[in-house]
Amino acid sequence: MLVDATVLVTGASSGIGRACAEAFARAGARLLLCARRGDRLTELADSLDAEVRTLPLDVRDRAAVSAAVDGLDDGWRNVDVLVNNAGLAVGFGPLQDNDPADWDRMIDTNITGLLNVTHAVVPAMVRRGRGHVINIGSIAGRQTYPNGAVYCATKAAVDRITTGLRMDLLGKGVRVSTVDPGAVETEFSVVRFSGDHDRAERVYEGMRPLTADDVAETVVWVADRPAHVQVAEVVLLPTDQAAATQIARRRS
Ligand code: NDP
Ligand code: 8X3
Repeated sequence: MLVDATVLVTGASSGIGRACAEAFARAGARLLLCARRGDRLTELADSLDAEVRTLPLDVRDRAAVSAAVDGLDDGWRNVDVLVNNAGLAVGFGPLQDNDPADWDRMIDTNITGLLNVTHAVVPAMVRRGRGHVINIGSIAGRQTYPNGAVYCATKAAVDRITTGLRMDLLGKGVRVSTVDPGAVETEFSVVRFSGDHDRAERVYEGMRPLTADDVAETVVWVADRPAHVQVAEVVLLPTDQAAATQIARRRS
């Protein structure tokens, strides 16, 4: 079903998004790859055995998103699967001590950016009577943890947007899913801790996190169900994790 499908992945320059691009390419899809770091997208495109177009842009920039989608040539305009993956956490600390600029980055990327891309892509799905939006949420959207209130709130918003969009698209042949992972070792924690690799590594110390490939395989599975089957939500945790704040760690 995914052979020759057109799949748009946001946040394809790293981590889960990059792994999704690779997994959809293996499944025979054609790919639209979006992120800010165009050099990484070009390098990824060159490594894939698939037809690829790159969309180097910031999902927060609504005008850039709609110009990029509107500017696609006819063969690429009809997106079959949209993977809304671009996102980030910035900072980790009590809300009253947060830098409000960090809230802006998270809210504008994780919520508004996801809305910008969805709004640009979904109308053509509705016109064709088919398509699939797969949002990457998080265990953090289901359970708040200390020092992460705003990131958790953005992922809770993704959960509500997923549910609301599914309602708004009812009867139009367009599926809406969310894949909500627990701890996945990517550049996520390096970004959250502003490039502090040692601190980022400690997040996964003594436990076995998910890999980006684990999540990507699930995303491809969700996309590859028959058209009448809508996987509404998947929560994907490492075996070493039972809840957002409950992780089994082994001492070395
Ligand atoms: P990475 O940091 O490895 O990847 C994040 C991706 O998002 C990058 O490709 C980055 O590209 C892109 N991105 C960030 N901001 C923007 C922007 N403004 N415009 C376009 N692209 C952007 O982290 P992950 O792969 O882990 O994160 C992917 C998603 O998974 C996020 O939504 C995250 O919240 C979610 N998630 C992650 C978990 C984890 O433990 N790692 C667990 C649960 C969910 P660039 O910088 O080039 O723009
Ligand atoms: C990323 C996973 O629990 O570190 O969404 O916030 S968590």
